[in-house]
Amino acid sequence: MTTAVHPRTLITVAPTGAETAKADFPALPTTLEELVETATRCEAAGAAMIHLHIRDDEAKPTLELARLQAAVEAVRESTSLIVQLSTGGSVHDPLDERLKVLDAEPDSCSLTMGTVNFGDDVFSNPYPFVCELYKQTQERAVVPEFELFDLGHVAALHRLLDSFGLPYGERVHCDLVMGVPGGMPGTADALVAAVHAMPDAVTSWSATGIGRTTLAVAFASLAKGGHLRVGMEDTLTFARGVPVTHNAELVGRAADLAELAQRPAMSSDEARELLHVKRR
Ligand code: KMH
Ligand code: ZN
Repeated sequence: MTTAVHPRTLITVAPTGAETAKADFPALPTTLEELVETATRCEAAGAAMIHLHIRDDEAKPTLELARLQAAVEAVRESTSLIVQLSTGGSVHDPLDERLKVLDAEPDSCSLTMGTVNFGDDVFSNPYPFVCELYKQTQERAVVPEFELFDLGHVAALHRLLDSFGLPYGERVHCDLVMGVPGGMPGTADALVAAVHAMPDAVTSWSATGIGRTTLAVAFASLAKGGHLRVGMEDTLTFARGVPVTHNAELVGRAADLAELAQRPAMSSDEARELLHVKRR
């Protein structure tokens, strides 16, 4: 990974995820209205991209196409954020349904580079599935964000790019997802190891630390020239004993850190230039 440090910081917000129950955390945005309100406030706070998981009327995770399409459309109408749909879904989602997420025509999609233990569950990403999803992103002009939960996922990214070439847009953007119980720890040491192992073709990368690793990972990412992902998918407490009440709090803090690092938050136009997403 040889890229020069970008003068600005891409902040991605992951507002919902598939793991937290609305009943346990009522501040989690799960309805379309809540997602749009969240997207709007997070954009104002400094986010340039949103990583979306969708919920059904009972606030349970779903990959229903109509809901995915409605969310993509609604966020596009009310913000200029880059819309990234999760193809990871929940640990219970079948692989074929996860492939169909691309039918909703997002700007970007997550693409996890391998299977990983996920708490007491398994987040399954067999290599043939990774290849199939990658080929479909190339055919459908969707920019993938390679999700790296472990060092082995970095090795798999070398293999994928060697076999199938560059993504649509010819930029290679990764996200280190750190501190998942079963994946790499959310530490500066692990981040540095993963960044050093990345293919030379990587043009940008962000990092997120789950739970209480969020700050250590954010500081390490900025120190190494990386970008930031934050949000209630990954972090539900703002500080010890202080629950997050809105995703914009986490985005605002990330923007403050980026400002302190003298790499202020980039706009969504700058992020489009960085990631080469298709104009839709
Ligand atoms: N919900 C996790 C099992 C992604 O969005 O692509 C997977 C996940 C990764 O959140
Ligand atoms: Zn996700």
